[in-house]
Amino acid sequence: MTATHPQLVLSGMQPTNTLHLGNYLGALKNWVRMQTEMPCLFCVVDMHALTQESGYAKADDVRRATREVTAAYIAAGVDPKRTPLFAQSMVAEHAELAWIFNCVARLGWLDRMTQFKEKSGKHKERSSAGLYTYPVLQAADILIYKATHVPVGEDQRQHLELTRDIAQKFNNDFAAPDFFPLPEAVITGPGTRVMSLRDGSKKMSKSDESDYSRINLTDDADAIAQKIRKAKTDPLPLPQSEKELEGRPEADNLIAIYAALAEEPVAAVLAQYGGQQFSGFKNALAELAVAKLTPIAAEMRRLMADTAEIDRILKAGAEKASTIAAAVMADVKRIVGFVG
Ligand code: AQP
Repeated sequence: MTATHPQLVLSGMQPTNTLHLGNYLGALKNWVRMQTEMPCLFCVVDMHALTQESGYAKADDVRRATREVTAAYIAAGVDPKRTPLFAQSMVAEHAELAWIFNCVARLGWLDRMTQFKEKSGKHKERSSAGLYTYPVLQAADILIYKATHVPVGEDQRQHLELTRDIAQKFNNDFAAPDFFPLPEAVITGPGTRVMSLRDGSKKMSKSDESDYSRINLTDDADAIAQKIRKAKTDPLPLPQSEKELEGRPEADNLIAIYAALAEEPVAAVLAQYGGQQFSGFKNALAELAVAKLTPIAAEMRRLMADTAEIDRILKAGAEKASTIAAAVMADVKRIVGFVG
C-alpha cells in the first residue's frame, strides 16, 4: 500500500446460508474492532451468491439471507450509523468495474485459484463462468472504493493477492501509476481458519452438508453445546505446548476456537487445560461459546422481526457507497478511453 491512498476498509460475506463461527472469528469480529480504527464499508455480496447453483435456484433464500447476514453484522457490533452497510447488487459499479478487470486479469492467474478448484470439484466444466471469475468481481468490490485494507479469513489470502496483481497491472497497462492502491489482507487472531467440527482438515463452511460441522450464529444454547460435545477429537489428552498440537488438527481447532472466543493467546489456553481430557475442556468451551454467541443470535432475531428497517439500512448504506463508487468509475472510464 502506498501512502498516497487514504485508509479505507472493505469486506463482505456471501448470503449463501446462515453465517457461522468461522465467518465470525475469521472476519466479522475483526470488522467490529476495525470500524473504530479507520473508515469502513461492509457489504453483503449477493452477486457472488449466484455463482453457486444453490444461490440462483431460490431467489427468496438469497433475499432472506441478505437480510439475515446484515442482521448478523449489526448484532455482532457493526454500527450502521458509523459504517455503511449495503448489498453488492445495489451499487452497479461493482459489476461495471468487474468487466474491465476481466480484461486485465489473465487466464493463467485464475487457473491457479485453489478456491475455484475446491468449489468446482470434479465437475469443472459444469461450473458457472461466474464461479471462475469470482475473484475478479471480488477485486472490483474492493477497488471500486480504492479500499486499502481487507479483513478476511485465511482462505481469502490468495484472492487478495490476485486483487493486488489486478490493481498493479491496471495501473501499469493504462499508464495510471498509483491509481488503484494495492490492498492489504488483514488476517489476525487465532480464528483465521476455523475448521469443520467433523473433520479437522476441512474448513468450517456454510455449504457443508453436515450442520454438525459448524456452529451457526443463529444456533441456540442447546445446539451449540451439543455440536461441541459431538465434535471430533483424538484419544489423547490435551497437549501442554503449541508444538504438540502439530498433527492433531481437531485439538488444534478446538483450542484455537477457545482462544479466539476468550481473546487469549493459545499458550494461555494450553496452560489452563493442557494434560486434561477433552470432555472437561469441551464443557468449558461450550459454556464460553454459549456466553459469546447466544446474545448475537438473540439480537439477530430481534432485527429480523423488522426487515423493512434492515432494507432501509441497506438502502442508506448503498447511497453512501454509490457516491464513492461513481467517482472512481468515472475516472476508470476516462483512463481506459471510454467517451461517456
Ligand atoms: N472457516 C473459516 N474460518 C475463518 N474464516 C472464514 N471465512 C469463511 N470461512 C471461514 C471468512 O468469512 C468471510 C466470508 O466468507 P464468504 O461468505 O465470502 O464465503 P466463504 O469464504 O466461501 O465462506 P463459506 O462459509 O465457506 O461459504 P460457502 O460455503 O458459501 O462458500 C471471508 O472473509 C472468509 O475468509
